[in-house]
Amino acid sequence: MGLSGTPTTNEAVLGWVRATARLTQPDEVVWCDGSQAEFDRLTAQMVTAGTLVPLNPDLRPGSFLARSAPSDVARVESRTFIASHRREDAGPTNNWREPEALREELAGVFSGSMRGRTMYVVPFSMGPVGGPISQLGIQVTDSPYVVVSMRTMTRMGSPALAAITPGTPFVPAVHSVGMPLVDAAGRHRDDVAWPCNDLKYVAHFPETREIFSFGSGYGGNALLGKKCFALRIASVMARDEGWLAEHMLVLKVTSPQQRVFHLAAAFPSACGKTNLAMLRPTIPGWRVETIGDDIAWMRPGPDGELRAINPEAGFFGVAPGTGWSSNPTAMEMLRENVIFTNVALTDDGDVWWEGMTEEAPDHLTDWRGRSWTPGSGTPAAHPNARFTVSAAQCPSIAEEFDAPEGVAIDAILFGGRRRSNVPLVAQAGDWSQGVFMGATISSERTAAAEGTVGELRHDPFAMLPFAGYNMADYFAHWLSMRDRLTRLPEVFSVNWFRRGDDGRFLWPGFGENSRVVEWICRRLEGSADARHTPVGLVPTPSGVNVAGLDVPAADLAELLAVDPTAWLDEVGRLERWFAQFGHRFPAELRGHLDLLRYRLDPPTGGDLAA
Ligand code: GTP
Ligand code: SPV
Ligand code: MN
Repeated sequence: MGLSGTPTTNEAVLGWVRATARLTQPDEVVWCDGSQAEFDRLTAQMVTAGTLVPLNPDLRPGSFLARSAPSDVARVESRTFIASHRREDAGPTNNWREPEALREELAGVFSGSMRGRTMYVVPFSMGPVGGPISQLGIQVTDSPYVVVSMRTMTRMGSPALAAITPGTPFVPAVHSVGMPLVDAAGRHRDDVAWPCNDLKYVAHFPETREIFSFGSGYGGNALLGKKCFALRIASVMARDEGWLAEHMLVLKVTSPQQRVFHLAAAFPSACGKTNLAMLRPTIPGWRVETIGDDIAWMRPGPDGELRAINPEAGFFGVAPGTGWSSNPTAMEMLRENVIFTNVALTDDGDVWWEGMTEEAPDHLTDWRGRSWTPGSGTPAAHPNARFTVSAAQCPSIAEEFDAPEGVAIDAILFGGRRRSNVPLVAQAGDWSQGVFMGATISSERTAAAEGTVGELRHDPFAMLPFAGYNMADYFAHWLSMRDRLTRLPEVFSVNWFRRGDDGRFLWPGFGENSRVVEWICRRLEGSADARHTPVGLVPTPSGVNVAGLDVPAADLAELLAVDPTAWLDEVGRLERWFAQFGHRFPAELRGHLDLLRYRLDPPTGGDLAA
């Protein structure tokens, strides 16, 4: 295939694009420039093809609805592979594949996989183009839906390609939906609205920094700048180069005294990052601005502080549960220029999902395109339905969002969805205990990945599906960061999801989480009271500002309680889970586990318990 008139002369890029086209055999190759004209052309083409439904321009200007195949609605962790040369380097929590064997398998499935389709070449930068924390990539894809999504989610187009000069490293990422329109015998088939393949691969070669994704068009499986590059590949770069690539939101908090704090927070998928990133404080005088809602790249800066950027340019957020009461900022952000996927369609051409309004409309078209009424007994929107929208459209976006050098992180929060045990907030005594807090996160499963919703699973640092190398080495890398920084962030654990015996949430959450943010910032200033517990420093009952809040004192006490019996069970669970890492598990974290058990169950009678 000739590539005349290509917008680059970089042989490394051209050679790779040529080789990929030779393998996948598309009808044509199109180089994407990221322009509005390109976006308009592709969306018009997808409307004709039935992939996108244009929404009512009066109600939702510039917006579209996509309905995926019902088999392609979330990340596929069981088909996500880490192909490092040694199995131990992928570790027991990743699906390891021998690189050469996987390469051969991939060559088989990608062979002719784009026949009858267009191969788009999508250059992109994670972080501002040319920034000191940023990285470059190129994704080739046969999905126009992926192209327009990458334009929103990354700095995509000509400036990124221009930055990839000869010798400049870039991460090559090959993506195919895996449904060629012409078979090997030359027979044509009709396209479908959401092409995909039941056979899926989300494959990473961490040592050569390469990504291959086959068979899915959805989210993190297909927008390869996100989980594949910015977390799995970047976590390996970060280990090698002394920085951190994390599943974290980043926000800027301004206190009533005009003091500014930057917080980063890791929660597992669909556990409240977007909500916290767009927090609208309910307490007077506090202001929260958004820097990122899903991924943080953090590097020691020249001043020895931990400097963070959000490498993404947009938000791929969970729609269900997003409403005027839970996240008004997001609702304003979603007024126009949005691609919605797997939400419901209203009869007047707008969108709806569970939790958007208190009452469902009388009639909808559900995410599968079927007629729906409140009596249907199934959700109208898929629980992992998402919106794709530019960060620039977020009313709470901070001016530092685009700052190439990032912001200095003052505190790191770890959280999960826990109906019991984990208190509303606790502060680690030091970095070491903070790393232990990150390593010991468990969370109830959500619809963001395949699996049983509600089931408790260990999800250290909210990175279980995203660490591109051995999780035990990852823990050790986190411990080692204290030697690279002159000012270490304080570390906290939070849990908005604790429930009473009757099953209701004890904490109102959402905007009221600003009260926990306040306590954290006051701790950073040294002005809030705390008491020691086995799991860290917890607010005294009067420590959390509950003025104007309707939380009974008994509930607050329960939110802050640490139950030794339940926690001893937790320690046992952790110990069994950590055992899989063998000798690679850092001794320092084992020490924290022993210390926690000792504090929960001190030997009686002896003065050791004092
Ligand atoms: P990913 O994009 O998958 O990484 O997820 P995320 O962590 O950004 O999740 P998001 O903020 O979109 O949260 C999704 C779900 O969490 C929704 O169902 C929300 O209603 C719920 N949620 C968020 N914050 C709170 C809270 O403070 N309390 C309660 N009870 N639910 C919350
Ligand atoms: C997550 O699952 O953590 C997401 C959505 O942010 S996806 O991009 O599909 O991974
Ligand atoms: Mn995420």
